[in-house]
Amino acid sequence: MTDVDAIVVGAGFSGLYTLHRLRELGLSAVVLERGSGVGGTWYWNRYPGARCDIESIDYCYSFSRELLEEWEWTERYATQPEILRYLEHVADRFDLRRDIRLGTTVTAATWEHEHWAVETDAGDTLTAQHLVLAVGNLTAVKRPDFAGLEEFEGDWYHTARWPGEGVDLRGRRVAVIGTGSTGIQAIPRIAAQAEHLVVFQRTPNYSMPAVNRPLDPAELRDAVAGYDERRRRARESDAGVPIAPPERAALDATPDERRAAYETGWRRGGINALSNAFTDLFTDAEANRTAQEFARSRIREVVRDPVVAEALCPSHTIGTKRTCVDIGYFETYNRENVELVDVRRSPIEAITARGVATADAEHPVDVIVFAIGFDAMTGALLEIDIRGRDGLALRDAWEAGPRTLLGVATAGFPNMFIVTGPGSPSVLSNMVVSIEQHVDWIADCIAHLRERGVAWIEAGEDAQDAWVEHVAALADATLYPEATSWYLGANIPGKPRVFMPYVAGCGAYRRECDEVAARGYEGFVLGTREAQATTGRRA
Ligand code: FAD
Ligand code: N01
Repeated sequence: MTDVDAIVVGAGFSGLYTLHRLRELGLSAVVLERGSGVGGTWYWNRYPGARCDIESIDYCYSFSRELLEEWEWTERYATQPEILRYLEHVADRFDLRRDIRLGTTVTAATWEHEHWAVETDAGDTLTAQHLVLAVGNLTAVKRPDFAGLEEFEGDWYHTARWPGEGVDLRGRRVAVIGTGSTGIQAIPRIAAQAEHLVVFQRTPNYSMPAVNRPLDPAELRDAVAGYDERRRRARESDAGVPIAPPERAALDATPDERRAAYETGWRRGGINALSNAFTDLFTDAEANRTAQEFARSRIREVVRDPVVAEALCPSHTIGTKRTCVDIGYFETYNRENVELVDVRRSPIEAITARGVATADAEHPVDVIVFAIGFDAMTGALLEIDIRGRDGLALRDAWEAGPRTLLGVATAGFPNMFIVTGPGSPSVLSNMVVSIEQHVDWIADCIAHLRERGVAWIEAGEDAQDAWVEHVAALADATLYPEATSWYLGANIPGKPRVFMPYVAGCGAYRRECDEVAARGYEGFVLGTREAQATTGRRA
């Protein structure tokens, strides 16, 4: 007899929906969450300018018609406080809080003969038949490891641990290190407040204009009225958004036609502004270069100082690192109080008592903002000491990189499910669409087991090997692995270089998952208490 049927780790979009679905199945479940509030990403990332890069109307749950109808998004791209309010509302509306333990970090989880024993930092141990890891892909922060940081006499912050009460930057000299999605959102807002801002850029990034605007209530009502069809298109799309896929190759178009297509995308704005223009942008380097050149030409048009403009021009394949979305990012470099330091030319050597020292100069500042990202996709999973069958440690099983079947399970760890794990398309998509699909698949799987009296399910080794190969082959047929991105673990020294996401899109992935379930969880091993393990087969 276990304490509960299921333990869920994490109370973001994934954990909240998992709890709701498990309760609908009649299971008892508890959610353990490190933060002192629900919301996950939107609880932790409170830096100035934080907002979603998928349109609010799509970056939300679809499981409840009433929820859709009662929640009114106010902007095309909602701010962090608004998304956090939404998730708090979800927790209240579905009465989730009574099963959520906040301020509780899971430190270890051990499979003990047909159940999981989960340890927390409070010294408690809880047992459950199922363990659902809803710990998020962008949760484990990359810690600043710059020499001399402890000598710094000013204040420093990681963007993903920004104080809830905010930071008053008026009259202060500020350094921002990092120009990924986070830095690109924060920099315009920090520049507007600080006396002086120095941006330390190692790799320039492509950024699409958000073209943000208030949402007209009538537009929102129309979108909600046609939501079933809107979401169906999103689910079947590659990126989890309801936009029509491109039909033509860039290299089949004339230069004028290409320019017109890119201009149209740019005016529409958003993360897919350029990447959705043509079919061959992710597979043909020459086609990709046409989109790159367009993006660089916009930077040169906006940034007045040509030396600064060149330093801001990226050269990697566009779209193969998460494309950024901004509100006035490049314009910020026309401000008198903003300076760009190219860290490639002049590396950061140390943090000093007074500021940031590069190979060329010391930049005196009062505040340092680290927008340096995350140990993505595997970081939060491997922070927990997870032990599966026969004491197998997840850290050992994944020493050469993560291995999963469908991104939801891993061999040697029975009844352990990962929401949006490595090997799934999640991080390349509108994550809420991916999260709902994963959670639904996991809940249906648990229902299947219980209906048949099956005690445990586990990814089969052979099927897992085949999935890992399949995911790698899909990626190798594209330009994705070329970029030194966090998709590949390239941002964390010593992390295995394995391309982790499934690149064939949400629609294709959903079909693969559904087929596995329809064939009685083909490739998984299912076991009952008395009988031997059986391989998943046609139901
Ligand atoms: P999270 O929201 O990360 O929640 C995981 C939770 O698990 C966290 O609260 C964490 O504290 C908890 N946790 C982890 N480990 C433990 C442990 N050991 N013990 C207890 N608790 C633990 N995606 C999009 O599709 N569109 C966007 O516009 C978008 N914007 C983003 C903006 C930012 C700034 C960031 C960082 C990410 C963004 N993402 C976006 C990705 C975003 O992470 C997902 O969309 C989504 O919020 C993930 O939800 P989740 O519940 O899976 O994970
Ligand atoms: O992190 P990142 P992020 N010295 O890893 C630099 C999502 N998100 O927090 O590229 C100097 O992308 C690093 O430089 P380089 C989204 O999925 C979405 O910005 O390694 N610089 C890079 O410039 C996103 O992809 C939104 O050379 C150092 C930056 O820090 C993901 O979260 C908003 C350095 C890190 O960029 C992560 O984004 C925010 C060092 N030692 C986040 N170490 C939306 O818009 C790192 N850098 C919705």
